[in-house]
Amino acid sequence: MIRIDCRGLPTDALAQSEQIRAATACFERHGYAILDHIIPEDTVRALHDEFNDRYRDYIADREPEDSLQVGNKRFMIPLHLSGNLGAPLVFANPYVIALVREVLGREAVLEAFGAIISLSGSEAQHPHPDGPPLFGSEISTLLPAHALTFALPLVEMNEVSGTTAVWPGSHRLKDRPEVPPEQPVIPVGSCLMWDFRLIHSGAPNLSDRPRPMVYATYARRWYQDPVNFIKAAQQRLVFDPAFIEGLPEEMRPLFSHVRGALLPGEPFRG
Ligand SMILES: O=C(O)CCC(=O)C(=O)O
Repeated sequence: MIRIDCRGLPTDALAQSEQIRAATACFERHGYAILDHIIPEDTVRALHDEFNDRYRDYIADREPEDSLQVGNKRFMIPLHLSGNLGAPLVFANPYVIALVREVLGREAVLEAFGAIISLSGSEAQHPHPDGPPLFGSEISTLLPAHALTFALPLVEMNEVSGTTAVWPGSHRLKDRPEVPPEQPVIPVGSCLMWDFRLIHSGAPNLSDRPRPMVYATYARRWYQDPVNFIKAAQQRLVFDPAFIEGLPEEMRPLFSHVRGALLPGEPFRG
């Protein structure tokens, strides 16, 4: 299993770095990439505390109106783009964005942002891709990626807390291969990213505490996740009115699909 260590990697000229090139090659070939040390461990532990505090009402075996049950004792919930959990270090992490832009192009957008909570005792999730084939056709397996999922676990994902099992190369296949999946351990501070077409499955949580992961969907500007937002109260991105104008200019393209994201007359510069 290929892992890319981002510790100490300067954030300028990342696209040209050996690490992001290796991550891109791995992502395109196997349909996923693991980036280690994208955020300091202590910072992620503090994010976990913030999550437990701000989202405590969501940590229960029930589906709130604005959330979606995605498996047994497993829920997808919205996260507000504020505080440290909703800060650029998380939704626009430089290492992640470098890979996103290599895979999806410079105009890639942040399509959705939230968390997936797998409660203690959750069962294995059904293996699935994150969206249906483009054009409902096998041609989808031949095309470049159109969207990807970023997963930042707030506790280590392992054989006890349950990881996200992946079937490498399945983004290029019509059906799930009859082989066991890879079950990567993702330590605190590391992330797993997968192609929307890749077959994957949340593993059971055998620990005695919830296993929350922050997720983000990045996509080509024309794509919208057609399956995970089926309830009227669900929102893909949740932010205050002043959020977009407060963004540093280089992050604006991530929101160019949101009405009003570019200031009047401001050219799009991906
Ligand atoms: O819980 C996980 O590890 C993965 C969840 C997931 O892939 C999904 O809900 O689409």
